[in-house]
Amino acid sequence: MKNHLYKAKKILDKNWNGKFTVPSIHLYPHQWNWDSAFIAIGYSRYDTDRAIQELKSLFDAQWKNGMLPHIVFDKNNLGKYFPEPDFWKTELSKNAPENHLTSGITQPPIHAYAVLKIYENSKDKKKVKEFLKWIYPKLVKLHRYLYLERNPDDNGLVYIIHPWESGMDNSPMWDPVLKRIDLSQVKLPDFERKDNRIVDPEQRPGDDDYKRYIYLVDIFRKNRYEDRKIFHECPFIVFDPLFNSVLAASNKALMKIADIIGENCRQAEEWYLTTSRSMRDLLYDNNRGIFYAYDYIEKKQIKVETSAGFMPLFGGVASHSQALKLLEYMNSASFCQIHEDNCFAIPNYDKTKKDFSTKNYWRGPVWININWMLYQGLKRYRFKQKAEHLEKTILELPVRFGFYEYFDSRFGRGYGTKDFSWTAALFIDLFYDYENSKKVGKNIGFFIQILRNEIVANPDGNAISIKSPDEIFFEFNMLSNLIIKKYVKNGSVDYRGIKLSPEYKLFQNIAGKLSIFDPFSLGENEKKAFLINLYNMMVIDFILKMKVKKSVREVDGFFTKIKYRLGKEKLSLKDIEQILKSFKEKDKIIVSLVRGTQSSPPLRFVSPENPLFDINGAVKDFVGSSEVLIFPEEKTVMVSELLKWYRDIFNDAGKIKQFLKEYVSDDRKREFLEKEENPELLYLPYDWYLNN
Ligand code: 2M8
Repeated sequence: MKNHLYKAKKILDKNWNGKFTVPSIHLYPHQWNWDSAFIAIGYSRYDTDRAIQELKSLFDAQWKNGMLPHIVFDKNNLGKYFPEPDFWKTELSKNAPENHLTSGITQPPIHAYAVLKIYENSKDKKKVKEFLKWIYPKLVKLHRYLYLERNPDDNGLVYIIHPWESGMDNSPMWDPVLKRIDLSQVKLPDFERKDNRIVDPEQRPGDDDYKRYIYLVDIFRKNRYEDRKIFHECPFIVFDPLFNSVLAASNKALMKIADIIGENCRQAEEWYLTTSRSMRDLLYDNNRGIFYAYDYIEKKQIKVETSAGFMPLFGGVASHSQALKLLEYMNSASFCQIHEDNCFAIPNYDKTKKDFSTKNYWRGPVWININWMLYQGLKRYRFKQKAEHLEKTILELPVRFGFYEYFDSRFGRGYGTKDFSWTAALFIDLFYDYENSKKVGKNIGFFIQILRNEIVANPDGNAISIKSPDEIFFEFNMLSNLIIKKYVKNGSVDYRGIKLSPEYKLFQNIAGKLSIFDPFSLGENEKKAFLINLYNMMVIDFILKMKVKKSVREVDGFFTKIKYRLGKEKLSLKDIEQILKSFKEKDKIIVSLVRGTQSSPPLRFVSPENPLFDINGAVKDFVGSSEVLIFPEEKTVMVSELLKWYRDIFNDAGKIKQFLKEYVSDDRKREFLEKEENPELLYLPYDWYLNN
């Protein structure tokens, strides 16, 4: 993948014109508003100066009333795009900037969020602080403009006046509103599209949509871009869940920026609270489990389900119960379920709808910026498994198919323009994220506690009377199952919750009785399940007893020196692993063990009745996670370093191929594993961070 990081940076270099980065040289040869914010996030990983310059150029063209235009035109590059300044005629407005040519509308205000990222990712904080001081008043001015001019009910819901302002131009969400615009009696200004000469028209918005886009711009021009007048005349006045979620996220970022430079952040906090409260109240639909856009003219929700409806996760707007419903709907056949065949991240529109299109622009394909925001949102709400899955697919798409503008939601193929800047930039961001998390995990190399002598972690439990082996077995299973059910959510273990729980107290008592229990008297299935559950529960118990904070690597001897008395023996985790390796499914078992790390599969209880079912489930989760990356086009398989440690089981690429084949859900990948004799095998670093 390093090779692709290089390619991504090259794309940004190619699209950089010395002042800013165009989204694409051919299709979009000027500066775009939210594109530049995403691009700056990419730069912030390796070139702070460029990241800063990118946003400085954009904010130099901010309007006098605070509005940040959706396009800043490159005067040296006119004539290649439509509509350009001659059509927008923004000189009609008293607010347009003097030294820049711009459009007259805006885009989702993700800039404060991007600015904070630049600061967080920078090495020279002092220098970036100067930039924060420069841009902070401009960010406030932008938000204030939105809350003053676009907030008609004073409830924090900000409206947009054009589909281009949503960034999701021809999203099906806008159909009901655009359809109401009757153009039969309207004399439209002359115009000529350029986009569909560069890109296959099948992948672009239709002419009917374009006519309406132009009709709306004409209204703005006629009203000299005066918001109050436009509000009364424009047929498109909509509360967009994406726009408002992005605004909420940026308000949060603004609070942090204010804090860093010693400004008062009360206003941003108030904005954040009112917008999120109103979104929860007015845009959410509990039956469907999604947020809808709101048609201000008809005063009703627009019941069209798109990825914008999940953006309240990004904004930190959704309540806990709303977030769970969003996850449920997002992780379904309507969008993209983990392990679903032919699923390439979250498409832009519900796949089950009649008019869903895998290739038309914002009507169904997969977009990297949207998925990147959803990934951030899933992380924010700690939906670990889904977040990981998404991270992996976002990284995979450009590697497999190229740095395209958008991707086919069924076959992954790239559409729109090639060498697209935000695809490259956000790939870079995720790549660094991914590498860093692994590196940081690795770097927990220093041991805080070095155990010289063995520790017995299950001293005799005198607190309860002697129990029969059957009772011990029953209670051990019951309590392990209960603890996992109650304190493991989406693969994350709530160690603190377990520590304080009555179940853990009871579990320790029963663990204290294991010295009178002989697991070897159990039947084959029961023994297998018991030893796996014991391993996983011992890991939890050791983490709590040794007061592990970030990683089990804080304790030298975690796997070898801490032991449980079991029957007549004292066994460490390593010893139990050794016994487990005697089962014929040893490959699956080794992968399914939960070592208290981020690289482990989500913890689950293994049922003694049918252990293989749960073991297979864990392996499937492992193969579906970012621990396994398969690139058929590059004939490469990347797997967790874990498999390298168990060379006795996973001795070569052939064995690993064989193993993965059974669990891969994507047809192309399976086919590749079946056919390819010699795939290149690379190992991914193991993430030692705690799975909490
Ligand atoms: C697309 O929008 C422009 C108009 O603004 C267009 O189609 O000509 C959208 O994907 C938008 O979100 C994006 O900012 C812009 C430039 O990448 O292209």
